[in-house]
Amino acid sequence: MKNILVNQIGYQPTATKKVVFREENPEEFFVIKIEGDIKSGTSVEEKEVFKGFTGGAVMSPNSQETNYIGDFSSVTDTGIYYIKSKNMETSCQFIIGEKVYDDLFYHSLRFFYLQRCGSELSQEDAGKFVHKSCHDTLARIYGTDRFIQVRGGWHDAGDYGRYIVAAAVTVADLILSILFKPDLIHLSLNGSSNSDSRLDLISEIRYELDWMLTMQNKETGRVYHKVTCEGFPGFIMPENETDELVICEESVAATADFAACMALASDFYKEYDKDFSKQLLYAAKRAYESLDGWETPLGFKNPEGVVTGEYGDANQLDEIYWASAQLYKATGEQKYRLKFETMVQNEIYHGYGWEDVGSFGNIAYVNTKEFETDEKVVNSIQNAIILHGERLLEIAQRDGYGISFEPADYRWGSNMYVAENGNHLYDAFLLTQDKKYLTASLNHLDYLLGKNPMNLCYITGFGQNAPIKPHHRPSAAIMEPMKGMLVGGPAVGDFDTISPRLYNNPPAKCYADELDSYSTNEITIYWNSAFVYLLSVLTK
Ligand code: G3I
Ligand code: 9MR
Ligand code: ZN
Repeated sequence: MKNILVNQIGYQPTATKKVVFREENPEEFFVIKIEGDIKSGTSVEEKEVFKGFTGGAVMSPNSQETNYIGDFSSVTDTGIYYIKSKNMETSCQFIIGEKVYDDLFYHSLRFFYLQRCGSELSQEDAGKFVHKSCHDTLARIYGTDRFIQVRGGWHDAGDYGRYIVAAAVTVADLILSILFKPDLIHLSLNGSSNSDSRLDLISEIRYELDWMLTMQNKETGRVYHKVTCEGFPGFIMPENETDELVICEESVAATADFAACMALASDFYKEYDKDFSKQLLYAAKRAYESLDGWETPLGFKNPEGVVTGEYGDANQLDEIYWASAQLYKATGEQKYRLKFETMVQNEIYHGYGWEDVGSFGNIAYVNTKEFETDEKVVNSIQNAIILHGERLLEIAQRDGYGISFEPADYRWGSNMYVAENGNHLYDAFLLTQDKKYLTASLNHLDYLLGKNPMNLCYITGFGQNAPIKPHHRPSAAIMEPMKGMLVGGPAVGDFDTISPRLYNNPPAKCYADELDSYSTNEITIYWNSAFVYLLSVLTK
């Protein structure tokens, strides 16, 4: 068993570089550089380039391990490395280099193209994930005899549903990623180098937005919660799921998230397509207006007969908070500002996930430059962001792997919360320029990429040890994991047939690389986008 844990993809030259040891304290450790032609094995030479010493013991409640931490940040030369110490199995190999994450960006974003619903993916563009068009029949509005066309968008996850709350945060993450790292728009997601057939992230996000627009009730402005079949299919390709499509009723969470996302996208697409931008803003305003006087204390619940993802959320105030801030930023209209500023007096929300979206609202307001903002409100939001970062930092300092998790944080989709907390820490760094937040944020990236108690790079197809049986129907159908997907990660609870074998493990080890472990080994669009967002801010 490996007891020397590292980021299995690697580190950028100037990044802080940490290694974690467990079981025993090696006291000293060595960074080994591998030179020569490693693939053919000829003239390979290994050189010890650094000798380091571990710090004191850290008792980690998440993994129930005693950890010893080493720092090798001073190793900055481009190359391939591993770490060793006396009596211990060597670490996985990793790279140090400026471009170490290029391939990772490419595959974790190409994933969105491969998740497309409602259009044919050719072999030339999609390789092994070629498939015919899917889910393109009319969809029934639940409980009625009315059918509408809601074709397009991305399949949510390992299943083939399409859900508005999930879509809205995914789009937001991706747009924010581009704002941090504009180079992302030059990637060709279908692999084509021909400028006419090349598919970039700007058109890919638009593919989702076009679908979202179809989910707005044209009479009322409210937004349908989701479109799926009544249940989940077996492990088949998407075009083989041919049951009737059902659209579930409009929800407050979906409508507010939609308004927020459309307002953000309207700002973003102004530069690329003015008419589209206007169309998005119109949709956003209508959705927002339709929220007036609409209260649903329990949030969305699956209606009888429908058992697909619920994305129920009893607290929809943070969604309204985000929509108000984002619409103020897009329009400068006082009613949105008033609503947001009033809400801030009661509570400053945080969250970059499907359920808690407050942080999107915070950064929208704080970054409003086109219209007036209240300095006191800006200050109190900024202070709250720093305080939140401080709280996460404190927790992170108690974990051997340096992540801001307590045992109870190992929920379904824990890896998304790791990425999200990395972003909260980064937000605190942006406001304070204090490196301690940046280092802590980087630990969250390292954790996802292998420096964790499972010694797993949680992105399929990357690192020396990655999930090979993700709960993802196309991957299962062709019997090969699609590359570039972040799996959910350890989750404590009784969720599926694999759970009972896991839930007595330490929380950070409640994970199984098994097809049926959907609570730990599924993938989703909003987990990938959360990861891309973290990677973007850390490498901008
Ligand atoms: O509601 C409680 C809340 O009160 C409590 O504070 C919190 C603390 O653990 O738990 C909350 O419930 C959790 C809920 O998410 C909301 O956070 C559940 O335990 C947890 O099981 C639930 O997990 C969600 C899961 O669906 C089951 O509903 C995941 O976040 C969500 O990502 C996942 O989404 C599924 C879709 O439904 C279908 N498509 C695939 C996708 C990924 O698995
Ligand atoms: O595949 C489904 C996955 O996308 C969901 O997250 C999960 C929980 O809603 O459910 C999965 O489907 C399972 C279903 O709930 C129970 N029967 C087995 C299905 C997995 O093959
Ligand atoms: Zn489909």
